[in-house]
Amino acid sequence: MEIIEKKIRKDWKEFILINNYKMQVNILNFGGIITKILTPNKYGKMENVVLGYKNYTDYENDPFYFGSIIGPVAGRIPQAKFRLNGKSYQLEPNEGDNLLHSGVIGFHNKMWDVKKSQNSDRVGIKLFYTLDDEKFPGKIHVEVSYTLTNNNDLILDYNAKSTKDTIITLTNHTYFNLSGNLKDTIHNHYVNFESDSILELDDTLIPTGNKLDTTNTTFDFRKSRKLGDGLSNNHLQHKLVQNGYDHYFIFHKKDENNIIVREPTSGRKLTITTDQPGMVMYTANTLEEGLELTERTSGKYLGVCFETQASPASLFYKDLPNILLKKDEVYKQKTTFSFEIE
Ligand code: FUC
Repeated sequence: MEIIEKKIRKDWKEFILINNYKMQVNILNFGGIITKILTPNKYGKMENVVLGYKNYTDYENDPFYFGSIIGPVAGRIPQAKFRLNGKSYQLEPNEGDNLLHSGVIGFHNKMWDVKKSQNSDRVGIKLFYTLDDEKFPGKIHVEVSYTLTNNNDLILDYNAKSTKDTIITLTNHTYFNLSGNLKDTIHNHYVNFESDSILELDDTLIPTGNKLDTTNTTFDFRKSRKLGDGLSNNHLQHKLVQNGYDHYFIFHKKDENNIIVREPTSGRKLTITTDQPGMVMYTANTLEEGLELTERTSGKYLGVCFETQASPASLFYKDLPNILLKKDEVYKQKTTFSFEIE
């Protein structure tokens, strides 16, 4: 087990976690961005399974949020406005009139403090950041730890506390591509998880408040389904997001859920285990063409994000996974990414 610390530019550092089987995870102190994950394919060849930029400067103000920590509120808030305890909060919109991934106060663009940790069977870093912005309720202290084990698990643990009642739902925005070194798009990734409903979106990608039953649609992943099925399907909800998935899926269980992702050619299997009540699955429908990535140039459907989180739509509609955090209470979320071959 090993941690390598590399100076990138100015105060940017990259922390490289390596386990005894040469699985490797690279993380920046800027945005907590995962820039690379090396895992073996079925022949034992180590390859990168995430999207990363060739040039580190491209991570600054990245409209695609590659690999970063998203918060304090992941997802979209209509009109960048919400009410809490009878008070109105107006944030700075960054997508038309709406707010995506918290905009300028977002954690994806912040320098985080870092502490390293290591013992015989795991290696990791913990990132620290305190949000203190008059436009947002409370001073919020956040800690995110990244741990790599000798079982090829990458564990993301989030913790937060606020000095006032506030809203929070954190996630990570890594784009996975299990083909290895971006050999292929994600059409041939098979995905399986327990959910029978999504939040319906309007044409600005804001939830309408309706839950759609996914039975007999390309949004039903209770049986393993190829992502390609939904990328070229005529369902209005696929069309609205520029053909693909960009929806919040509500999980069956409240405590622990698994998302299983398989890519048969490489033999890679990724199991994501989370304590979150749902996730946004985003298939890079709007990813720009021609950006210089680590192994090739970017294109539509080159990666898939599994953004495990609660839903900001709960601010406006009842009975949705809520994002309220009471003063001095502890926010926790844990999502593990386990890599295997088969
Ligand atoms: C996701 C999506 C958005 C957006 C962004 C880059 O989280 O929900 O639609 O395009 O990523």
